[in-house]
Amino acid sequence: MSRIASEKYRSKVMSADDAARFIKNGMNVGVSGFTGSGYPKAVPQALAKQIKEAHDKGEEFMIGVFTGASTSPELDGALADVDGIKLRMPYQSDPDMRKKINDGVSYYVDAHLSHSGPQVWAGHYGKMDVAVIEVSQIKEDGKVIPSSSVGNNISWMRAADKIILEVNAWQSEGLEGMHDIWYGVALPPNRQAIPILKAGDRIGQTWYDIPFEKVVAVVETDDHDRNSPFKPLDEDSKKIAGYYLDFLVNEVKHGRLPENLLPLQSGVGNIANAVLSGLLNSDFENLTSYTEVIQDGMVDLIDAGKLVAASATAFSLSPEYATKMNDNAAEYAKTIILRQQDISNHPEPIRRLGVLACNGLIEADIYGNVNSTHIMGTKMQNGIGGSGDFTRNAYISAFVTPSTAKGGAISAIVPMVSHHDHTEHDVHVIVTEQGLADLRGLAPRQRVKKIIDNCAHPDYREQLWDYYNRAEASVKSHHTPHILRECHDFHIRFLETGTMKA
Ligand code: 0RQ
Repeated sequence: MSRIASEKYRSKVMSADDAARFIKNGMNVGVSGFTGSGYPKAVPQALAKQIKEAHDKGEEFMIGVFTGASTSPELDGALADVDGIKLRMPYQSDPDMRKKINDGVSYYVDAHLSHSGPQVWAGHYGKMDVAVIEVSQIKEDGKVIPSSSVGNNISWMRAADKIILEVNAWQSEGLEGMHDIWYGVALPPNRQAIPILKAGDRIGQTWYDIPFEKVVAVVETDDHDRNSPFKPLDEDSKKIAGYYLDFLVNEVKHGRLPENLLPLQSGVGNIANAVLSGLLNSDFENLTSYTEVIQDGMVDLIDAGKLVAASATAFSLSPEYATKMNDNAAEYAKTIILRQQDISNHPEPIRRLGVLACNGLIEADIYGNVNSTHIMGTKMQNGIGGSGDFTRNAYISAFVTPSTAKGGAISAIVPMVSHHDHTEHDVHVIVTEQGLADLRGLAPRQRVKKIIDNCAHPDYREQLWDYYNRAEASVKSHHTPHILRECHDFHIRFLETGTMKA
């Protein structure tokens, strides 16, 4: 049965090829999609074909692509592969997209996720021409039910001249009721307080109000989200999760956190998932989350009755868990709330609720500055995503990482990070498989000992101490001692010899 009950929307149904023709060279296109969920499945691939045909004829055809966060090979991959993306924002993790950014084919603006929608809406990137948005159904009265992510969809539909909807029958009808769409978001000076006082508060409606006059095409699809399986938990991930959980237990013991903790935010990746698994086997009850994505580990916590409210903007599930979600979405909607990303990641509720943030990093330095985005200071990995939104505003912000990368050839702890995403002011706790450094209340020189002795791999501790001791001895300022001429020797050595080891 068709998911489009509304007659007027049915009158706009066409093929993906015809819908893609509304998109022309030089346009800005706002697309749904967040960590591989809720992205349009058909129009981007049809567009990629049209871009290739144009290029084969020697015509120019490149567009700006704006999403919620990362998408999939069918979107980022397909458009990047044909050199169709002139500018990309705000987060990506597709290998082909990453290559085009690092090869200089595509520009990339690495914006905070909470800023990305309002910035486009305010016109910082020029005009938004077309929004291509996946939804799960259109009701008879014209209410449009979102799909497995909300992301920036409201901002894109608000800003765009034209809207193309993809109605995906693979998405569960049970998603209806899970979303919380709040049309109170505005640009200054008309911003209002966001009335979320608890992670589980609902403040809006469960459907999109779409200006029908902007809708130029509706495309029917029936295709699954890109759901990548998590790697099995390795020993290091388990150790890192264990140290972080011990830290939380200790905070409760000393009365610095309530018994059911504070709302949890959990970044992308396997270590974050290991932390969630650890919580499953812990004594914590009545947990809540105020985060970006719902991962497998959160679903397990809900099933176990330990997570009683989970606020996010999207799913990031393995295929097995996506099937489970699709089969039981109506039941999960009692616990899960999917909001737009300018609310899920908004500094105001994050600060008010006292979120406990936990994110991955590429490298941290001996003073607690963090690089989350750039390999060796110049090569883009994924982007800052929501890590800045949460880290800056969290009650306690933790970073988790293995102490080395590339089989031990790279130390994740370095004298000075090669790119700054999160400054020492925002980083409270660093955890590796070696241990945990609690940096709260410590001045820069006091942090050094914790970070090197607790977090750095033993193979690199001596080198790091050698650098620090010489910096301390040679400079006039003893607040943050550095030898600027040498602070990137670790990186230079790796680039020249393939290992940071001296
Ligand atoms: O490269 O795949 O070529 O081997 O970096 O490393 O270990 O797979 O890391 O998946 O945990 O991601 C920071 C990228 C960590 C992630 C980051 C190389 C390593 C590998 C990836 P290869 P891993 P993870 C909210 C939170 C920003 C967004 C965010 C991230 C590749 O956590 O994108 O937090 N964070 N969002 O070999 C050189 C080092 C390295 C290194 C790792 N020190 N030097 N290379 N690598 N460390 C959610 C959202 O915003 C959606």
